[in-house]
Amino acid sequence: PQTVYLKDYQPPEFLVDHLSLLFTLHPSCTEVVSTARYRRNPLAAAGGDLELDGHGMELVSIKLDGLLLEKEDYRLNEAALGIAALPDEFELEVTTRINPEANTALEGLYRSGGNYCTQCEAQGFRRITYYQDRPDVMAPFDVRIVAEKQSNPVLLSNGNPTGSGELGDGQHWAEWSDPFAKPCYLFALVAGDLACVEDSYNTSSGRDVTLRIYTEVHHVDHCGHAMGSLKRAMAWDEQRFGLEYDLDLFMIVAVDDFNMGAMENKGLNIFNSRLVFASPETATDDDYIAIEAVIGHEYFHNWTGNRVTCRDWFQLSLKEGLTVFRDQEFTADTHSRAVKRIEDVRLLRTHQFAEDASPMAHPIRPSSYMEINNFYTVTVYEKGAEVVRLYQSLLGVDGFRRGMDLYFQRHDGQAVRTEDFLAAMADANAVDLSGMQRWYDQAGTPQLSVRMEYNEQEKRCTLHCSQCSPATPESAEKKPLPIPLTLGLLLPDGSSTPLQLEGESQPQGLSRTLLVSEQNQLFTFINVVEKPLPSLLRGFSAPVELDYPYSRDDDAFLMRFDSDAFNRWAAAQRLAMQTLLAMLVDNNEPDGAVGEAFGHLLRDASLDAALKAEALALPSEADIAESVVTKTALPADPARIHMLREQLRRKIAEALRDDLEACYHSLSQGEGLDDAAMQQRQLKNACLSLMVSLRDNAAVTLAYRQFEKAANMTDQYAALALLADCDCDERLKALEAFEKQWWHDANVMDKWFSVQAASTLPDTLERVKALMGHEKFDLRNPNKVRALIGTLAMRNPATFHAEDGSGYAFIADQVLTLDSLNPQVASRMLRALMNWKRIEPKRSTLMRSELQRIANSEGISGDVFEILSKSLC
Ligand code: BAL
Ligand code: ZN
Repeated sequence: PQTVYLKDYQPPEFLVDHLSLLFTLHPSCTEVVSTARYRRNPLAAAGGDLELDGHGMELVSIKLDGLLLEKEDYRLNEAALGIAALPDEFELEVTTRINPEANTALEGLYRSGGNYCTQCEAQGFRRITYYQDRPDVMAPFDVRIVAEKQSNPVLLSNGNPTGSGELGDGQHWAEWSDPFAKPCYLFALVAGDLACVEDSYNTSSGRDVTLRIYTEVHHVDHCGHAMGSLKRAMAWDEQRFGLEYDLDLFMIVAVDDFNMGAMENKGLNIFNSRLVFASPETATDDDYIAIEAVIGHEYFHNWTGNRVTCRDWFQLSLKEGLTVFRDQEFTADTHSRAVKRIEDVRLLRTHQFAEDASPMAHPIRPSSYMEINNFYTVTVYEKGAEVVRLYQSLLGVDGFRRGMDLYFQRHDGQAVRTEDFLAAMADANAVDLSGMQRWYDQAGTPQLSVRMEYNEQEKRCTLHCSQCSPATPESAEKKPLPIPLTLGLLLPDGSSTPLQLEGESQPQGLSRTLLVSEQNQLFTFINVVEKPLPSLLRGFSAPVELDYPYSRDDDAFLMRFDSDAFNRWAAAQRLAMQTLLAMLVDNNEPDGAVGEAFGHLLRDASLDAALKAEALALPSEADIAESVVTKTALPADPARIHMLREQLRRKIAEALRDDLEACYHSLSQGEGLDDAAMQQRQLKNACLSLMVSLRDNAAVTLAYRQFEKAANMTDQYAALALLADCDCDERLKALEAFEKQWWHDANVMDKWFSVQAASTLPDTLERVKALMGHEKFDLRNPNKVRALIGTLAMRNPATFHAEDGSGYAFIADQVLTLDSLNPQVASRMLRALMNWKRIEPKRSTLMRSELQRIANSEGISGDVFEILSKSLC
């Protein structure tokens, strides 16, 4: 595959004023007639050819202004169709044939559960017809769908329905018109036998919008939460950003076979069914929250992505980082802000920091790629959202809103760049934000070091801040970044001191945000009556690794007294991390201080249940591995990390045994779906998890009892996951009962696959191999692959990193098999092997040789090739 560079961007040769699509659907031979009105782009060099992208289709015919072209009139190869010597304006009709049934890559038009659906982002449209498959070519689309009526009573596309009717031979048709010019990646078509749940929403300006969720008929009763989430999202976007929906109809379709979570096609979102269906019996509380967040995310794309889209795929974070930020804020405004922040930061630290330290490290706006599908990453999404959050931290909520308003005012209907977003934020607030550009251009997790100096006589406290960013593949030299540093200063009695910087006439609150924008910078606070302890990077005010010489006592103090809930959690994580690093490097036994600090937290009546649960969950093994490498300069030994983390969990569990038990039993067994009930379940299950870590019979029996009695999936699943990890009789009993109970529900069965793949028991790999032959497993279904193979690769370091290399060999085998079916999914699985250089030498060699084995295989996809070539260099 070729590398594509941002610097080579050229405007499209032709613009499209209108596109008509006629689909005559057939499972193995669908005909597509696309008729486009082209016009030369005044911004392009004069006289260029029309170059259309196309992949894996049969070209039936091409007509130029009604005249059939002969083979010598155009150039055709595997990836493109070129036509030269064209007039300035013309109509081109292209007829292609495609085979949806044979499409296992799930890009373009394919079959899922006997229905037709599409996925065009990023480059799936080129598998439907020949077109300039790039986001800066925007056109209004009219679509006509013809299909056999009995098996496809429902025919859907973007926009508004404009007609439908019967044809002879059992065929029928429907027409759709989308008045908003859009890039082809937002095109969607769905056809099949689907039931529909309908509701409506009255927008703030008084328009009625019909809302529909389409699904297989037996799932219609499970769409209530998704519908409620959609209405909440619509209301939130009006209230927070003044953004209203713009069509008369908004549709969501749930499908079982989907590479992503969901897709924001204009007016016709297509969702992975696991992110639509929910009932308390089948979905966990986490599922409920995730469904609401993703429904919100896709809906919010209607403005940030669809109305204003990306000029090219390097700008992906323009829509994804911004839309993730918007969905994060939606969840934070709807539920607990602190808990949402903690969960997002945990995700960032576990996955994005690791990506930033990997051979695939890239800035949120990459400057090159081979396969764009490989750049739908935690960096582009989650770090991208953090960068958007920086604007809000720097400009305030109102200033950020002013920037958003100007962004839409300037760019509605356009395909733009991240620079345009930055300019709107700066211009709307009349500030210079040019330094922000570096956050788009530089990869790697910046380190922010802070040292404090206190002058007792003068009552002055000085913070010395310095920043540096590690070398990453795109560049070794890094410039300083604007880093908002939110902080407070805690006095020895736990109170917060008013924050008055030198030169200020009065204090400016008890918590405030400083801007660190130089390599080295000093901030001096005056009138600080006693030596304080700084509470730094409150709310994780920037995506950096903080370095401050906190002692374990300091962390225990912050865990008790910090007024910032997020930083109480951060202190707990740091205390656990410090303890673990001491165990790893110096072979220290964990002392009682950790248990004591966690005990205070657990008993603190002023703290939310969910915050306690978050604190009790230690840093992930990936996060610990990252800290080992960056803080000790040693390679990570995944087996030792796993063993010592478990040891620390048991130490805490032993110290808090009575508290945990009391807390577990005190929490209501309520079944509600309100935040309080969810938070109580979260804490209850965190307590149970620690209790079971001791592997005593009473705890295991308690888990089994919870499994048997549970009336909701949260409790049932939490208990099942714990039992699946225990070498006990209850394990098989629970697994068998769960399998029998949920045999009929594909999404719940994924949980069953996943808990077994996550088990750290020694027979897990053999079990996973056996489960691949299970009647409900299907290598063509991405959810199944992620549940079984993905869990083993990404969420079970103990098994994946088995000393004999068996985990690596298994994943490599799966990558090779999957690559011929679905390269996107194969390339995701392959990433598990990517960080071999940071692992201890014996395993590192084994990982590398599996990468090499894949590289030596014939016919690997571009997706897999890119990861391999970056990993092996
Ligand atoms: N645009 C791809 C799916 C999503 O991020 O919404
Ligand atoms: Zn998105």
